[in-house]
Formats: sequence, structure tokens, C-alpha cells
Amino acid sequence: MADNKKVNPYTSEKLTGLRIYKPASVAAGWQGVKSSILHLQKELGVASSIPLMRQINQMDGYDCPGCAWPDPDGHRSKLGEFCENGAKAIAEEATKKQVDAAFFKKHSVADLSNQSDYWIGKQGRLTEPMVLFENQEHYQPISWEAAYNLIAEELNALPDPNQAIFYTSGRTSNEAAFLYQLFIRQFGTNNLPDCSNMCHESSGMALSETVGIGKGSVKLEDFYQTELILVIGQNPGTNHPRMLSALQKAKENGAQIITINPLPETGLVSFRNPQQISHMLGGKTILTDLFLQVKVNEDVALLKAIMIKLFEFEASGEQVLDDDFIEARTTGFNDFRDELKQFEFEELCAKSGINEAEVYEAARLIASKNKIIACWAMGLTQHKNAVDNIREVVNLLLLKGSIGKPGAGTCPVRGHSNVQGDRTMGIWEKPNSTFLDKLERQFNFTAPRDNGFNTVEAIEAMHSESAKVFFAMGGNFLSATPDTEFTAEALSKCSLTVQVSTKLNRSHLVTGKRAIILPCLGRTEEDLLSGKPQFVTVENSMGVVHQSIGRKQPASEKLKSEPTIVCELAEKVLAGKTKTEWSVLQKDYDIVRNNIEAVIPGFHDYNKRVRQNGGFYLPNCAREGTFEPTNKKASFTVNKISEIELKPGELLMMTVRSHDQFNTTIYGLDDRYRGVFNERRVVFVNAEDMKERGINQKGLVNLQSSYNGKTRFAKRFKVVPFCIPKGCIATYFPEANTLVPIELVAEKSQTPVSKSVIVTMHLTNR
Ligand SMILES: Nc1nc2c(c(=O)[nH]1)N[C@H]1C(S)=C(S)[C@@H](COP(=O)(O)OP(=O)(O)OC[C@H]3O[C@@H](n4cnc5c(=O)[nH]c(N)nc54)[C@H](O)[C@@H]3O)O[C@H]1N2
Ligand SMILES: Nc1nc2c(c(=O)[nH]1)N[C@H]1C(S)=C(S)[C@@H](COP(=O)(O)OP(=O)(O)OC[C@H]3O[C@@H](n4cnc5c(=O)[nH]c(N)nc54)[C@H](O)[C@@H]3O)O[C@H]1N2
Ligand SMILES: [Mo]
Repeated sequence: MADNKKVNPYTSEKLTGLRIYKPASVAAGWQGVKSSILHLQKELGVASSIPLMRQINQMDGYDCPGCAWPDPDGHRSKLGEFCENGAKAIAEEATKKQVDAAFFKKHSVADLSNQSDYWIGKQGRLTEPMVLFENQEHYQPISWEAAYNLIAEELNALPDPNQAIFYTSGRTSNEAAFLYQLFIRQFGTNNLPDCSNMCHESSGMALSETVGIGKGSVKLEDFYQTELILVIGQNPGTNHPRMLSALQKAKENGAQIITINPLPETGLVSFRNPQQISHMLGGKTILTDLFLQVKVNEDVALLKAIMIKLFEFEASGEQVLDDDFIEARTTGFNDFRDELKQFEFEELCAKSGINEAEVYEAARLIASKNKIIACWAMGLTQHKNAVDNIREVVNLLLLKGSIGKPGAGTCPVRGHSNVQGDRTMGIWEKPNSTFLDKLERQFNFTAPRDNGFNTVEAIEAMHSESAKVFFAMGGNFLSATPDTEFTAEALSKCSLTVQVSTKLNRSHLVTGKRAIILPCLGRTEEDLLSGKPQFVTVENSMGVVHQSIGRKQPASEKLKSEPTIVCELAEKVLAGKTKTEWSVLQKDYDIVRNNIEAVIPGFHDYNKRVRQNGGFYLPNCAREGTFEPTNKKASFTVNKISEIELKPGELLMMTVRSHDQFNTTIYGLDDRYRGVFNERRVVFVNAEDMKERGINQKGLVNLQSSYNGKTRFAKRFKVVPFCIPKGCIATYFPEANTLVPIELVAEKSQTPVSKSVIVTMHLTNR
């Protein structure tokens, strides 16, 4: 482990005092309200919290910086349109604590890196631009002007623009994202990796190929009309808590819910709606009708088993499949059906870990319904066969004619609040030529045409020193990416690393030779241009583009908005080489939006329509049932079941989020729903696996993964016995990211395989 002078790229191995209780039986309720208030009170006080919480997700307020779950199209709750974890996100951003020049003078980079991620995040908001010069131990203040000059000098000294990498996290607004990709493409590269590469890339790939658009097809309204909802590989109680209200309403309207997950996640079992008095007096809604506790990465086997039953029901004379839909609106059905015939129902059930009676019950539920929604998140997207996982979900929906009609469709539940919008704006390493053609015409330049690096390729390029400058628009690249040691080496080989950020994180500490921090405004804060308040726009998980306006006094006078930072930097870096009037674009976001409208389809009358209540829906061919571009038909596909075979002693590890974190931002040390308190270095293990290994509750273990001849370690985890399938374990992200091999990525989407890492577990006494 690192000595005091050395920068430590890993999360702290210090244990904090684990307490284990029974997992919670109901989500939200009074405990959720109490937790929201505590977090807000601690970071900004009650008086400042009340006006802020009134504005969140209101039509004239700001968009919650947390997840991308949509707001209702019509009525918004006066009690506050937010959840417990939204309150934590606001507390984190609106905190009164500050990380200023004096802070960096006091703490060296190495000292900071030896603190826990929780401690680092809790120090407060970044308040002024800082620079870390080569071989220096402390960051020091730098003016905006000097910072831009330094970045311009490094970028322009590169022999090839493709030696620079420009990462984006998913909080960046449409306006900032559009300007950012324009600047980068004028600079000359498509090296635009983003957090999507680690998130829903597999969904985008699978959906574009099968139904013609890489986004989900449902609207919130569809939840209220549907008959059956599948929630697969998603933990909404923690990660999209407002989805529970939609599920509750769906149930009240008669829908049923099947949950497919290796863990019995509390939010999916039962829910106490904090907005409903009867619930707060003890009532609750039981959400899940059928829980299928699938083994990690065995969803394709399970889905195939279910579909075999559907075909059997059909063969016995029942009307189960939507034959007209299949005939008129799809291709590839025969190949799909013939391939399915090669599997044995019993073998598939055994592989998935679900008993035959339960699979039969699931098939019965599905057989009798015509309007089905499938929701999913990282439980499907972060596996080697992730794209196949999602294509198999699409197969099931197509069999039932359940895409492109009300009450039915695909619902990949997005993560970051504008991750979907960023892609729409062109944050993509593989832009299509239609988009580039239009961008070139609008801005009179020649755009680079070669594909750029995605996240994993970017890390590899820095590691092999074929990329030298790393620039991040938000996020925490070091801790969010796989293979922490490898990524740390990669970043350290850069000549310059730059982070546009709101809060301090580990990516500010593991740096290139020189490093810069550019502090920016957050969602909640007022954004004035020449004294005029501006709003930005974002796109939620269901393709609604709407405004977000912050009204809070910024954390510091020295902060700049992301669009301003991009425009000012572009002027410096592209000086003499750009025909774009960056200073004009910078004056008013309406001007930026007019340019977006000219380049990106679906944004006609952008400035007008986004000012109307609740914004507007982008066009969506799958929603409309036209399934472009494959002859206006959707495609059945043939998909592989998981090829993972565990050897004796091996376990399959998934990394999940606790209830007290937003990705790498650690709000607290509790995972209330799972009954784990005051500790993040835990591993959830099946009791039989513990017994076989002679490990007791709270036993201390090291984890290791071996891949392609290299062994990786994550040390000092406390064992928590848990209801999880035998052979599977769970740890938290980012503590276990050291175990995820950089080369282990999903086929086609190249998403790191963070939910199926083969590991071994070893008792230790240190
Ligand atoms: N409060 C809060 N909200 C968030 C975030 C956060 O960190 N905190 N993160 C945001 C982001 S960026 C994202 S992408 C989303 C993430 O939202 P989720 O995808 O819900 O997040 P994870 O914790 O990764 O949970 C994955 C779920 O999949 C299950 N799972 C794992 N492997 C498998 C499998 O092989 N099959 C099946 N069927 N299930 C599996 C796990 O048990 C877990 O319940 O949430 C967003 N919202
Ligand atoms: N093992 C494992 N690894 C994973 C995952 C997993 O499930 N398991 N999930 C993956 C997923 S789904 C995702 S999306 C990625 C997330 O990867 P990232 O998006 O890179 O990580 P975050 O933790 O969301 O980034 C948090 C940082 O963003 C900055 N920030 C916050 N708000 C703003 C803002 O408004 N503007 C700017 N400029 N900066 C801001 C703050 O400085 C904060 O520290 O991680 C991935 N990594
Ligand atoms: Mo994500």
C-alpha cells in the first residue's frame, strides 16, 4: 500500500465498523423521509433546503441531477417531486462546504489520496481553477485565462489531434454537450468516450439493431396502461426511486410485475409511498407478483426457457403469440424459432437457477397478457453477452407484439440525468455520417471521419502512450472505469489531465504530469449571461427534452458554466483555425439551441417548444411501431446463453450500488435496504458458500480475479450472509473495480464486464 508521499489510486482499505441487520421489508416510507432531511440538514441546513426542494423537477425548476427517470407529463406533486436519493444528490451539490485554495495548500495530493472516497467527497464544492505542476505535491490556484492557455498549448503541441481524449459524464446539459463535441470535432478528433460506454451502450447497440432506435420506446403513460411489467437487472428502490410510484400506479390499474434479479431488492418487493397519507400511516403496495431469483448472467437461459413454454402453449391451441404482428412487422422469426428448438427446457431452468414451476408460472403470466413493458438496467448491460441479453428481451416482446403500441415496449432505465441527451447531442466516438455532414454544413468545417476511442480503448491508448492529453467534462474516470491499477497507470502517463468538476474526487489526484481542475456550476445554481438568467435543457430516459433552471446563488463567484468553459476554451485552442463565432454562441443559450435545431433531427421549434410546460418528446420510430431502418420491420435475433463455467472454488461477482451512493460519489456508509450499516467493504455471500469455505459472518476476506495470466486483488472485505444464488457474490462499485480486467468487455458494445467477474475468496487475518 502507498506510503504517505505516494499517490494512492485505490479506495481506502480501512474498515469502518460493519453492523448487520435484517434487510428492510419495505422501501421509502418514514425512513426515507428521515434520511432525506438528515442529508439536507447536514450539508446546507433546513432553511436553505426548503426553497431548493420546492424547485426540483417542477416545470419552472431544475432537473434533479440524480437519475434520468422522467417527471410526470402533467401534474407535479406540490409536496415535492423528488425521492430520498434525489435529496441526497442535491445535498451533495448544494453543500455549504468548500474546497478552496487554502484547502489545497493544507492537503497535499498524496495526503488526499490516502483518505476514503467518502471523506474526499464530503469536503465540499470546488471553488476556483487549480493547477498541479510537474513534481509538485500541492495544487495551486491559476486564473481561468492561464488555465486555458496551458490547455491550448498542450493540445496544440500534439502531433495528431487523436492523441487527445475528451470524456463526458452524463450530467452535462444538451447545450454544453453540443458545444463540447463541436469544439472537439473542430479540434480534429472523434475521441469522445463517455459514461454511456460503461452503462447502456449494450442497450443502444441491441435496440438499434433490432427495433431501429437505440433508446427505449415507452412513455410514463404506458406504465399506467400496461398489463405486465418485467423488471430485469435493475434496483429501482435505490437507483430510480420515483419509478416505484409509477409501478404503484400500474398495479393500482391492474398490472402485474415479474422481477428478475439475483437479489430480492427491497424496493421491488414492497413500497410505502411518502406522498400518500394512507401509506405513511402503515399502508404499502406489494409490487412484485413473481420474483425469479436468477443466477448472475443467466437471463438468456431463463428467457429462452420462458419462450419455450410460450411456444408449447401456442402449439396446444392457445392464442399466445401475436401472429399478425410477427408476420407483418418483423423479420427473422423462423431462424429464431428454429434455434430455440435446440434447447431443452429442463437444462435451461437448471442453468438459470430457477425451478421449472416458477418458469412455468412466469410463462403463464406472460401468455395471458397483450401489453407488456420490459424494464432493465445494469444487471443486463454489464456482461460479456450483454447485447444478447437485451436482444433476447426484445425477442420476447416481439413474440407478444409488445413494442410500438400503448401500454407496451422497451424501457432501458437510464442512469445519469442527461446521459441520453448527451448522446443525442453527438457525444459519441462513432458518429454517423449524416450527423457529421450536417454539423460540417452548419459550421463550415471538415469533421474527422474516423471513429474515436470508447472508454476502454481510451484507457488502452493512454496506457500505450498513443494518447497524451485527457480532458473530462465531469465524472470520475479513474474510479468509474475497470481495472483501477491499469487505469491509474494510463492516466499517469499523460502529459496533461484536465477535469471540469463540481466536487473533488480521486480522478483529481491520479494525474498526468500536469493537471488542471476547472470548477463549474451545478444544476441547482443560477447561470447568468450578461446579467440574464439562462436555462439549459436535458433529455430524460423516455426521450422528453425539457428545461432546467437553477436559482441558487453559485457556490463561488469564480465558477463558470460548462457551456462558457467550452466556448472560452475553444476560442483559445482553435484560435485562427475556426470559423465559428464562439463568443456569439456563448452569449445566449437560445443561440446554441438554434444551432442544435439546425443539426439534429426532432428539435424543430426547439426554443419555443422547450418553453412550453414540460417540454417535448423526440421522435421515436419504435414507439410509433415503424422500426426503421430495417424495411420498417423489427428483427428477431439468435442469442447465446452465457458461456461462463465456474471451476471449483470460483464465484461469479457482480458489482452493485449501495443505497448511499451515486456512482463514485459516496453519500454515506449505509445500505439501509440490504441491512448493511457503516461499511462499504462488504461482500454479499450465500450461506452455503460461506459454510463450504468455513467463513463466518463478518469474516475478513481478500478477493482475487485471474484473467489472461494476470491476477488482480481487492483486499479486506467483510462477509455478509445474504439471500443470493449459490456461486454468486456481490460487492460495491467502485471498491471492487480493481478486479475487473480491462480486456474483459461485452461483445459488440465493449462495456466493461462489471457484473460478471470470476473471482476467488480467501480468508485473511490482516
Ligand atoms: N441513488 C442512485 N441513483 C442512481 C445511481 C446511483 O449510483 N445512485 N446511478 C445511476 C446510474 S449511472 C445508473 S446506470 C443506474 C444504475 O441502476 P441499476 O442498474 O439499478 O444499478 P446497479 O446497482 O448496478 O444494479 C443492478 C441490479 O442488477 C442486478 N443484477 C446484477 N447482475 C444481474 C444479472 O446477471 N441478471 C439480472 N437479472 N440482474 C442482475 C443487481 O442485483 C442489481 O439489483 O442508476 C442511476 N441512478
Ligand atoms: N464496477 C462497476 N463500475 C461501474 C459501474 C458499475 O455498475 N460497476 N457503473 C458504470 C456506470 S453505469 C457509469 S454511468 C459510470 C459513471 O461514471 P462517471 O460518470 O465518470 O462517474 P460519477 O461518479 O457519476 O462522477 C461523479 C463526479 O462528477 C462530477 N460532477 C457532478 N456533477 C457535475 C456537473 O454538473 N458538472 C460537472 N462537470 N461535473 C459534475 C463530480 O466532480 C463528481 O465527483 O461508472 C461505471 N462504472
Ligand atoms: Mo450509468
